[in-house]
Amino acid sequence: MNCKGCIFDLDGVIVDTAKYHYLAWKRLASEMGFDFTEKDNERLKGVSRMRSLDILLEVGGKTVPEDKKEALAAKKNNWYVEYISKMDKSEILPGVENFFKTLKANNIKIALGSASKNSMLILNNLGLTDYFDAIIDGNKVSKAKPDPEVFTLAAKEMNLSPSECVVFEDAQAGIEAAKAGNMKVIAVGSEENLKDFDKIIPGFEGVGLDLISF
Ligand code: B16
Ligand code: MG
Repeated sequence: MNCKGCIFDLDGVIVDTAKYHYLAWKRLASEMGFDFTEKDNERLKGVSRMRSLDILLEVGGKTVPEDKKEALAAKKNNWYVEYISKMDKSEILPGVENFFKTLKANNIKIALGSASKNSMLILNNLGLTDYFDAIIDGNKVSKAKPDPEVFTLAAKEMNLSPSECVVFEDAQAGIEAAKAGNMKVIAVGSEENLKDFDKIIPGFEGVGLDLISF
């Protein structure tokens, strides 16, 4: 396989936004009168905002009418945006920007494939936006991972076929989405929590071009 494009998930791959999602969801939970732990937060990784709210309400044993859910999600998002507005370049995960430079130097395209609707704010704050040939995020897709839509759209916008793309993912639903889209997938994380990937790395430190040769 000749890799011509790399598609990166955002949270857990390029940056650890999960800690800010956690702070904001925990704040909402405490306002609603229940506790939300870091372990509970693991269930929200890679999951869409509205599905995350449903999981949070399930954890708290709360039932909320459908028409009240948007307001709760918006409240959490306002807090989350407040936190991520303070992010800067220092929060890029180790080795990521160097790997981007290696890819660019070798004419390999870079795309984002994220569920987040706040991806532009995050990439701009990290100073990474200019590396991307395509940015597909929660504002552009109608089907959440494990549906492959986010990754197939990213390949399309790079003018590449899925078989020419490699996906980097930290969440099992994302790994499944990449496989469903007929793409190679490199998991970022630990073998204890992830399966069905083509390769796995703990992070991007010391990573070179040989990683994407299959
Ligand atoms: P937002 P990813 C995901 O990012 C997060 O992992 C997940 O926790 C979050 O709920 C989702 O984005 C939506 O984010 O509320 O900012 O639209 O891993 O797909 O980059
Ligand atoms: Mg992720």
